[in-house]
Amino acid sequence: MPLRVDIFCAVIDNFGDAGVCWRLARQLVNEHGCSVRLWLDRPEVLEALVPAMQVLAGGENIDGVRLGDWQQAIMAEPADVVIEAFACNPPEACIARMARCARQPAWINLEYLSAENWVQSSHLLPSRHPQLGLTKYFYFPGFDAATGGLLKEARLDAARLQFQADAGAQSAFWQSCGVPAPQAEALCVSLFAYENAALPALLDAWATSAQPVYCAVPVGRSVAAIATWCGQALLQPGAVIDRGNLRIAVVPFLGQRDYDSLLWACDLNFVRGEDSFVRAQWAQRPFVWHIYQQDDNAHRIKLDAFLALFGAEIASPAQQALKDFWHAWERQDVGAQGVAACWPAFSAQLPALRRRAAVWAELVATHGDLCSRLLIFCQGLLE
Ligand code: TRH
Repeated sequence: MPLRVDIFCAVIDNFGDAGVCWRLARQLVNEHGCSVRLWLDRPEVLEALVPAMQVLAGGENIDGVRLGDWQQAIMAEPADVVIEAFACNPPEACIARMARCARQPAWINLEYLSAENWVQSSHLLPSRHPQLGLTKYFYFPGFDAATGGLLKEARLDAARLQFQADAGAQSAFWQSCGVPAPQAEALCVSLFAYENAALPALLDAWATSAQPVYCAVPVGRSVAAIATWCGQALLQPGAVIDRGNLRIAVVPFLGQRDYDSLLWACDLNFVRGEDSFVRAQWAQRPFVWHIYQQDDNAHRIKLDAFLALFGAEIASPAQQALKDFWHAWERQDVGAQGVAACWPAFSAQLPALRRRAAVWAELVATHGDLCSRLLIFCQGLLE
């Protein structure tokens, strides 16, 4: 009998919560033969990421994952493994049911990703429910062997290499996005970010740069600012705007799989949040992280923790250029140390950063993928 897994996901905002849970659910089914139910409080968020998804009536099966509305979970018998994503607190009735099971489920709180040192000592810590006697384990994703790894499908590298070696697949991809393929001599950039006051300055820098820049922007939170910068009221998917040496191509918000193709097709990827940040790393191309902003600027510590790891073992000019540009983008800086001022040094280091991106991705992958490692841990709890 396949191992049964329940994943609970409450969407805080944007796409990352649902995106991570969906990715994990698919991998548990496709690569480990698990029977997975994904309980979502806002199933409509998933529709953007999963084009095959139609209106949900509960119990639908997509890619082998059973999708259910959060409220219906109350009626369901708990699975062998219960994963709550990002401390989302499953309904009390579900937890009470878990406590009544003859064999208590392996209960996991899948945490947010951070490169900070404290994560290593918190990974796999137990927490006992004060009344019910159930134990929940904190599972922290991470970049090294002392943490829980990152989500990565077994066939991801093979699919990427095949795509990157196939000019026909790439031109079909751009066609499917409804925009022309990048010019051969252009630096091809994808842009996925939160609102950023420094974006117009960056667009100015690209428009006046010596090398042509092709910027593919999926419909989302950057598009309004780009429209203003271009003097347009609205930009729809398929819009192509040329300003100086910059071509902007607005593409639809892509399904999760196609978004990987976009990352693979580009020389530089601007990403944000958590899941796109990880996917950019697997793309083995330079990237810029617009980290999710937290109270008291706690995210800056998180940003620097990652820069310290990723930036290690890069020659100092590239390391400095990386830090300066990422910091400027995070600060939304348009001043003397701002995004436009840092761009020339950063772009000059892209070849070095590309080499580092490849070495980094190989290194992180040696620690094993999150899904497999999480399953091994849960199987140990169930024995
Ligand atoms: O959307 P995000 O900002 O999501 C999150 C949430 O804000 C969450 O609350 C927060 O905790 C977390 O960030 C850190 O960024 P993220 O995580 O990169 O998720 C975006 C998802 O959307 C990811 O799965 C990739 C996917 N995506 C597509 O499928 N198609 C697209 O065209 C694009 C641009 C993204």
